[in-house]
Amino acid sequence: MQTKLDQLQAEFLAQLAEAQALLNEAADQAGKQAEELRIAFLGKKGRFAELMVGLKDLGNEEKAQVGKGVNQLKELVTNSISDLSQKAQTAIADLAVRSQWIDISLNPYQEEPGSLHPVSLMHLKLEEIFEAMGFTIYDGPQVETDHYNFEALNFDPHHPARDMHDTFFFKGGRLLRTQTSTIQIRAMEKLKPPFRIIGSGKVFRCERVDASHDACFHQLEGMMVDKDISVANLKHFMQVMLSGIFESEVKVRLRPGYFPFVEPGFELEMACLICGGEGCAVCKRVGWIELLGCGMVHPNVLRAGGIDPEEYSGFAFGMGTDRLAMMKYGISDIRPLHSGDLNFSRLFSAATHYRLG
Ligand code: FA5
Repeated sequence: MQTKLDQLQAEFLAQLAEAQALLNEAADQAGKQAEELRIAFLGKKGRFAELMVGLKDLGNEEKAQVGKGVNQLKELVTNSISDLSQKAQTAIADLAVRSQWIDISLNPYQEEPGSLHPVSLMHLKLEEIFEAMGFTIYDGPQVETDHYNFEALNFDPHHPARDMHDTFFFKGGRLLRTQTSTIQIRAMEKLKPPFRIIGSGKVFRCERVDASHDACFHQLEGMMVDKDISVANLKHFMQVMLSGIFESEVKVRLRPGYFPFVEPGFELEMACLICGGEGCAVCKRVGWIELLGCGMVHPNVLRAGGIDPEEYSGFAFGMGTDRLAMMKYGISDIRPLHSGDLNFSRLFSAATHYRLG
């Protein structure tokens, strides 16, 4: 019986050593083996239970002696298994802490570098070009009066050209400006000639929206007043502006155009870069896209601005900067430009990175 006890002890110690060896590398496995050892040795049908069966056949004296040995071994087994199981649990917890370490000093918000909208990029570039040519930047409000949007720009109260601007009116007569030409008038109120100004921003028209028309879009206005200004000066500044934007030769044409505040008036069109002049939805299949209206400032407008048209002359232009951005960046529809869709804007973040300052 003693021999059996010794064998059992040796067997247990060997299996215990195997399980302990797993503690460092595979603590969960060590934990499992601790439980298996408990069932195999201490369980109802385990090795100790087997041993107890043989014990009952022994004489009293031997029973007492062997029983003592059994109890001692059982205590050793119980304590060793419990120790192994505890160490396995601690090792599992340590591993979890190490692998799931959270660095609370890190910024939880993923930082995504911002980028400028293609139309903002276009405005910045245009401002850079015109400032280099001596133009200063002027501003004006989006909510305007009839005076600045129409009357001072030579639109009589019943002038048919008012219908060309489908205007959003507020109760009380104010309106959302339909053109940045309002800025010309505001500049003339403050400046004495000679001067060169540009001004840009949102304009609003109750338009039928399509690939090249939106109800809210952007314009950049320019005006130059000095002695002896002619159409030749206008053409020169338009050419410098376009080659600054496109950094290559672009095909443009001037067509007569009617605006009550200029005489003569023109529309400047460029060969559509979306289709290469073949015709598409953006250029309405004609191969040319209208970029801006321009002309020589009407004497009535100069006069209303306190400038003597006998002494001074000037040119003005108003450009659709969404369309210009579309041509520059190959955008075939104006609508996504104003949709607020970040995926669309992200397309430009790398390609059009523009450093400020
Ligand atoms: C004007 O708004 C005049 N104020 C321009 C001007 C200024 C003429 C100074 C003479 C002197 P027009 O309505 O054509 O003109 O608009 C100018 C440009 O804005 C167009 O050439 C076009 O590029 C752009 N544009 C016009 N309507 C829309 C629209 N609905 N959506 C997007 N762009 C538009």
